[in-house]
Amino acid sequence: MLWLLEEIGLDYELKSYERDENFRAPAALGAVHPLGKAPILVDDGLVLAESGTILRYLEQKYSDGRLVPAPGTPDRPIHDEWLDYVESSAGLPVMVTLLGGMTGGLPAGLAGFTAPELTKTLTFISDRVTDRTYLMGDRLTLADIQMSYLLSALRHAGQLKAYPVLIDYLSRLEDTPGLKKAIEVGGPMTPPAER
Ligand SMILES: N[C@@H](CCC(=O)N[C@@H](CS)C(=O)NCC(=O)O)C(=O)O
Repeated sequence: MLWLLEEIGLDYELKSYERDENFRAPAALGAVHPLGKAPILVDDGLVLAESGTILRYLEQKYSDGRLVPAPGTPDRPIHDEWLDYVESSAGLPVMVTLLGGMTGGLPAGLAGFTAPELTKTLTFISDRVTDRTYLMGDRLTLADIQMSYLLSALRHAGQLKAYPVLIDYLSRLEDTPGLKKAIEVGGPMTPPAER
């Protein structure tokens, strides 16, 4: 969200909430939105707590259309599929894998289900950016912004070692002025990489 705010050049106030020792959000965040998870956007009395919805909302309200393919073009639903894919189909095996790493390992049955799903997911994304600068080609879109956190968390957990294309793609994202500024303002997406 911070990256998009920087990309659009909007004025905003950033409120940070410290995580507890288990990396959970504090109860105070639950007072802002019942889900109590980051990111949360508060704008004109509206409170949103799902990152894809926040990106779409900010883009539609404040941007000039350059961060999404034009409505009505075939690229638009393909873009939207990528945008939704990140926190839904891709998010499941990624989060289960990351949680396994944070909690002493997954039970064998769950690990057996998750490992091939993760491979399928990372191969799918890697194939997409093998011959593209960004997910939709030469232009950065909301889908790339949404993808950045997932890949950063995976790289930090050492899960991208077999995917040099994804490491390069993430580096391209990190080289954009918008993400650089967002990291300057909000800190790194994840602690320094364990590549
Ligand atoms: N699907 C949600 C996921 C939100 C989410 O899980 N946020 C994490 C950020 S790492 C969080 O706040 N975790 C702390 C907690 O759940 O207590 C989105 O995309 O916004």
